[in-house]
Amino acid sequence: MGKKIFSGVQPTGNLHLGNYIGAIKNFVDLQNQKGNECVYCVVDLHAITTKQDPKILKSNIRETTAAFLASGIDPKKSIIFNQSLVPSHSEGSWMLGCIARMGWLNRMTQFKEKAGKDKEKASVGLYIYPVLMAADILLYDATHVPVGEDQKQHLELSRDIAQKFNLDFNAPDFLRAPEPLIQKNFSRIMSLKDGKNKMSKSDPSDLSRINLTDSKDQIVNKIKKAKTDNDPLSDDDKNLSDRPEVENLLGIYSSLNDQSLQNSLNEFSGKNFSEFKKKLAEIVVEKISPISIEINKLQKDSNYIDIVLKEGGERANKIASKKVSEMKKIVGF
Ligand code: AQP
Repeated sequence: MGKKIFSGVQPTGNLHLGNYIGAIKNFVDLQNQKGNECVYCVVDLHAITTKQDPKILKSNIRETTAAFLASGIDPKKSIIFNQSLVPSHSEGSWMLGCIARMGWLNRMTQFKEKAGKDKEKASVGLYIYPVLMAADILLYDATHVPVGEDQKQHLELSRDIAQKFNLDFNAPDFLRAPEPLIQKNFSRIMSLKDGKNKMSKSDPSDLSRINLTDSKDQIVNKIKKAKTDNDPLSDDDKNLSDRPEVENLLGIYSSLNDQSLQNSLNEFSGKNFSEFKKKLAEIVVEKISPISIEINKLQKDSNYIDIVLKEGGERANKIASKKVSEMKKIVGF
């Protein structure tokens, strides 16, 4: 039987290779597997949990949608929409927020990381972000959610919320506990400048990430400047445990070539970094440049993007509003 897939990406700009390898590439593969029903959402309600400039947000919504389309998500096969078009996400989130416990949310590491030292100044939205994410998923009865490793804890919370809702209201199986789909290998792409931090949109250094909109020259230059070390490459993967930058670059190479890390190690054993980086730049350019060209092309046709989102929003609304109506009845409204 096919899977019901839901996943989202925040329109917070600077979409990067980590988002592509950890999420979007997987979205396309799942869409193309027979029998799957996929819903891919530009999660703009999530984006405003941190401050956004309204004009830039609008253009980021279009850019993220363009990145979906350019990567191969097909609006005829999958539902593509932006979250704020479907009010049921907010309504469902409120009801689920009354089910989730403070203690559960207090354990969420992403809030701790994003709020930083000054938790008191973080928005309430950032704190309840995982509840909205639970609503996103549960409204579509998603069976599987493709996410990067960093979202695993939020997925577990969605499962807990679903189970507690069903139990509290004696509605067995009403909300379906979703399974995370996390790639076994290379699920966390790290910064090109520091292998201990994940590649991220908000890193102030543009050299830390490869953006999906980077030109060929920018890609080649960033890979040239990526941090490595002085030791040569060897075919023994145990040597990588304290070489996070090298492991990350080999992971990117392996993932884009659909091959194991060991195969990549065998390929470059005894060779120097300039040779490896040349090959790495070639494969990144081969996979990312067509996407980048297509994103730029699509962005010139914002009308088309808006139509895709509107039509996707209408389809999503049918599914989500039905589920929210059922939820309201169960709650007693
Ligand atoms: N470095 C990464 N490696 C693998 N997967 C990643 N994802 C994000 N960064 C990496 C996955 O991309 C999907 C969409 O992520 P998001 O829109 O929720 O953004 P994010 O996780 O907040 O992305 P950033 O870059 O980390 O943004 P900032 O800098 O704002 O924190 C998710 O499935 C995520 O796992």
